[in-house]
Amino acid sequence: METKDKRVEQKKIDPTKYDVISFNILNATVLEATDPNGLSDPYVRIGKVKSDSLFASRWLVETEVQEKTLSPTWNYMEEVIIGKDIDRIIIELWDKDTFRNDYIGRAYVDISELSDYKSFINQGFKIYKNEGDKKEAGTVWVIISKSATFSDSS
Ligand SMILES: [Ca+2]
Repeated sequence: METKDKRVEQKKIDPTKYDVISFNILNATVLEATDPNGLSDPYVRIGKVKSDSLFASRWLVETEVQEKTLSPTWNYMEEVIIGKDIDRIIIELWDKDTFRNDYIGRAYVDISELSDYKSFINQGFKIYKNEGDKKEAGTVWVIISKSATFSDSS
């Protein structure tokens, strides 16, 4: 996946309309293996979600695939620019396969509580295969923070 063109560069962005959000995808636990060998090849992607939708309107970041494990570690970090009108993101956990990747589950995160440049969310998010499931399919640990880029450059 090309991440280069999504990276935050030193350009003028209206800080009244946009935030720089930093996603640090640390690790995950897969509770139900999706491959016949009893393992998975997990990767995570994060997208923004409009408030009236269950699905991502755009994918923002995606990790590498960790092969043959139920406890992948990425320590993946990326900053993205997103509109202040976005108050929810989706975290999806997938298993990479040769032909068709297997969906493992997802979680929604309210990022409206990131009110200032020092606030952050540091949490193991339980992910669920289907809306309303009682048992989670796994956990993805992510630190989400509002970057100080704008306040530094202004
Ligand atoms: Ca696989």
